[in-house]
Amino acid sequence: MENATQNWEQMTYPFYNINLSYNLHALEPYIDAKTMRAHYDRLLANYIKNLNQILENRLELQGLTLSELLNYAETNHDLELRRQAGGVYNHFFFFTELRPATGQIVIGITPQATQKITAAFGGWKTFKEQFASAALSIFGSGYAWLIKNAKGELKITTTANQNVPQDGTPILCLDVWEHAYYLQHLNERQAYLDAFWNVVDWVKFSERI
Ligand code: MN3
Repeated sequence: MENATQNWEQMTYPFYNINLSYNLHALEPYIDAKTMRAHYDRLLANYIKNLNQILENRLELQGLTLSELLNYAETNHDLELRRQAGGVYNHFFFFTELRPATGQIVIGITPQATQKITAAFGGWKTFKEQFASAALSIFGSGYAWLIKNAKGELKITTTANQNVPQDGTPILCLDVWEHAYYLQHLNERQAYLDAFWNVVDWVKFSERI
């Protein structure tokens, strides 16, 4: 189970849904089980099914990982492949960066991570504010990201639809499609955002940054 969670970046066709290291109700009250069932069990499963259908008869693409498929789709302007591979990549990233809340004491943030956030954004508070403002600025469906660019600088960015960032390595992502929060928070994206910080896996975050 743990291997599947950690190795999705190496996965190639046929794609399958990853096992999460937590149960679908384990993120409550921040993300409820109903939302997780719709999002992880059904919506993500559908992206995986669609991606496998695209790849079924395209032998030359079957050995490629999600990142490689996305590069291929970008270079070859293959919009449908980009949509479906992006939908799988973004959701695998999102669901595996989460963990059950640890309460008032936030665990897993290393001093190095704090140092990098402080150097780039002035501190955790301003980082979270800027990330939230990026997430709130997305019109329609998309994702907010913290990425590390080629120069090693941390940047907050957004992508539309199921696009992935083209200008750096993802550190953190927030799915702000309405399906990610509508069942629980209706149209209150801010409430979802406030809840999100409670279920980030800061150990993984600190490893990535
Ligand atoms: Mn989603």
